[in-house]
Amino acid sequence: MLKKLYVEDALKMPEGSEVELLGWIRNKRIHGGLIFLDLRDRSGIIQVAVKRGVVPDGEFEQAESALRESAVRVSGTVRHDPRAPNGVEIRCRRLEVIGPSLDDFPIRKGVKVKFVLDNRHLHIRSPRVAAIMKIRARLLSAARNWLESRGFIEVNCPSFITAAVEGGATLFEIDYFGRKAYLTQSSQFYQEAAIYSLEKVYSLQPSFRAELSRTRRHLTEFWHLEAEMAYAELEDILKVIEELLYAMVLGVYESSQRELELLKLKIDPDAAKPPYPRISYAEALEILDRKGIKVRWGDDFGADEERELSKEFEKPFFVTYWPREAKAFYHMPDRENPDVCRNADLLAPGGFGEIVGGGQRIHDYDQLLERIRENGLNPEDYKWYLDLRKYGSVPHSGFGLGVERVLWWLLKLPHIRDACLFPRTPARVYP
Ligand code: NSS
Repeated sequence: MLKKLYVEDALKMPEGSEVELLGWIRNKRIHGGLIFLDLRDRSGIIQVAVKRGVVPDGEFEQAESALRESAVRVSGTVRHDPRAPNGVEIRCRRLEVIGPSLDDFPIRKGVKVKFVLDNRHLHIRSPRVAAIMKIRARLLSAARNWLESRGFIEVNCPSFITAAVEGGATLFEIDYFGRKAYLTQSSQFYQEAAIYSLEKVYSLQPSFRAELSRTRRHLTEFWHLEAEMAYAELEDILKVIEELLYAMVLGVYESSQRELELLKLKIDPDAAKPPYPRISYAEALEILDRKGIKVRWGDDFGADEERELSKEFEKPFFVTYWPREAKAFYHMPDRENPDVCRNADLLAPGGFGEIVGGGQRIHDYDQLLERIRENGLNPEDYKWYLDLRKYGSVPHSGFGLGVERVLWWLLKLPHIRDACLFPRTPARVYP
């Protein structure tokens, strides 16, 4: 049964080659004694011609009655034929239905979006979804390669936690054997602990946000690529973010031309080449003001503000130095102007908005304690996090990148859920 050959290999083989392919019937056209099957596997689609009299009668009948998405084993000969969709056709000699479809395959042209999402477990067979998932895998592998090559060590952090990183409003509460616990919003605090052992760390795992926002860019569970560096200030981490993102875009560009073509997309790695523009929060407010959008000093940006701002740029760009009241308590206030923090969001151009958030962390014990109190939080809940400032604390910085946000932007997807195998949104935990 072991599969030796993929469709993409067969498409490249010389006329007359003998092949055996394992795959699924994507479509079928019957012309009397001749059946054309579109055989799909993970690598592509190839036309298979099944002719009565050439294949044994019983097998021809099986092909005739096989429903869409039946799994088949086909053997035959490669023919180069300009009439075939990819210029190549398999003349079938033997055909075996390995796993018949028991019903008509429910996904077909014209079905409603909700139906497609309810049947995501079947829809992911589509070449378009397969292309997106391959690109996703290559994007992550490019990220890992880059981080490893720069000396970052991968760590794995817990998903059950006891205190908020990014504010209480988006915490998923769970009953942990009678105690209150939450699902993690970010591995940042664990990474901050890990740098005192490993100095440069990263993790790639899900984060959870109980965000009831039904937007095209919010998930309740998303994959978070986070990194943290000891002995690093704001400017150092901004350089890491821009170099990493460029490596990810380049990785996709270099590995995925076929998939990009299938998605009818061109990406230009130069448009993600560092350095990225840096504007301060104050400058962002001025730009928005000129566009007639008033933001009160201290407010975080919503989707509308980010969209309008990011229409002004051709490249990803940083918005730096946010007011301390706009973001979480751990951000390091600036020495010269303590009203703002040494942090930054990276926004993608063209209306997409935030894809990375990060900056320098407070490493002084008293300052952190003060900020925890200022935010109305209980220092007891942050005891171990405060502890990190008690023993050899050093300046450090880090960031979190939303994997689906980056894919959404890079592939210009209609909705962030298109970047996930099985998306989780307020309206969807099934399938
Ligand atoms: O809330 S963040 O802006 N920042 C943090 O969680 C930091 N603690 C990360 C760190 O410094 N280690 O989230 C970071 C990124 C953000 O820029 C988005 O790209 C993504 O995580 N993100 C999301 N993606 C999809 N859906 C939702 N709801 C979401 N929330 C954040």
